[in-house]
Amino acid sequence: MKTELSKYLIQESMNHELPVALGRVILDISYVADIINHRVSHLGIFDDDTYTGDINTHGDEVLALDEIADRTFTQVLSFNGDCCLIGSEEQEDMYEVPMSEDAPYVVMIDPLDGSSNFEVNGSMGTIFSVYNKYTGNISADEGLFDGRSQVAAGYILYGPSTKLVYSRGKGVHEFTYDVEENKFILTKENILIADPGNLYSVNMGNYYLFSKGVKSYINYCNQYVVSRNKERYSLRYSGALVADFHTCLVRGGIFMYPGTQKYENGKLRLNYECRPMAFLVEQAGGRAYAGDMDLLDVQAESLHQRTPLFIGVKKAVDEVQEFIACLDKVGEKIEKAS
Ligand code: P6P
Repeated sequence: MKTELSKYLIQESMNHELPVALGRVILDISYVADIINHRVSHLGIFDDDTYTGDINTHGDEVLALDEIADRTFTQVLSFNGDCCLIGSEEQEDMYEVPMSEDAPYVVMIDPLDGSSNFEVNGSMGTIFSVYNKYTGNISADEGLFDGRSQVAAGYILYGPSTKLVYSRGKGVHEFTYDVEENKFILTKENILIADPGNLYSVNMGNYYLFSKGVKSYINYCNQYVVSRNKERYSLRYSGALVADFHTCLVRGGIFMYPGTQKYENGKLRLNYECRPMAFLVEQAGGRAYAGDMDLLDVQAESLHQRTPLFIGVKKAVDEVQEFIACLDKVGEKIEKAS
């Protein structure tokens, strides 16, 4: 018997484990995912695969589909009156949902992460995190919350099949989009990260810009034989966090986006890329580290704040922490590439 997402969430609400309004927020996100999935699968047919000529707040070229995704999430999440604020990668400031200032939920979202992968027909995704305005709120209007006060997080991976992977703090669950039924169907429950796995995922083009500790850990991955199955580590990197994190969740190992000369605090964003993934990986038995503390303990200071990210199997993340602790003095600048 196929369990579709809406029935799954209703059941959880009936068990009084999931607040009804939070269930509606997750469903709203899935409705937009359906729309984006359709457009992603028609890139080149629709004219979504053109750059608008705009530059977003981070200096990136804006794809038409980026704009469509951002606008659609904002419209749909504003409809039911469950969200009071939305923080989007595509918007400079938090969006105040009209006539919903007392609504409980705040959604942080990267509407279309890795969208430049459209050029090579690669995977891309949506990443989201949900907070309750009345808990862990440092300054909701600025998008500042305690990382450990997330009430739900997840991603949609637009790939050969489209998957919605989410947690509300009670395990990680996967739903796969059934094109015939136009519904997300439960396909995996209580996912645990594969351990130990034999993959590492990092942009090796930045290798010489990494710290001594990170470079040494990567060298270790290249030489170390994975004891359990006597395999060497393999490198997998797609340039889309959602795809690379999903690979790590399913096959184990570690994903890294360390600080570099260009991005001293790393490139990835704390609120709508790293924290959601850290929430999920801890629920799946793994670990997320920011280079000097657990990722979920990083203090939010601005909506678009960047952070280094080391995430995956706990043993692997513990190892890279050791390499950094032994070889990089805390606070030492990233050594300039010689
Ligand atoms: P680089 C996509 O632009 C993104 O934000 C993440 O999805 C991805 O992990 C990272 O940037 C890739 O960055 O510098 O390796 O191209």
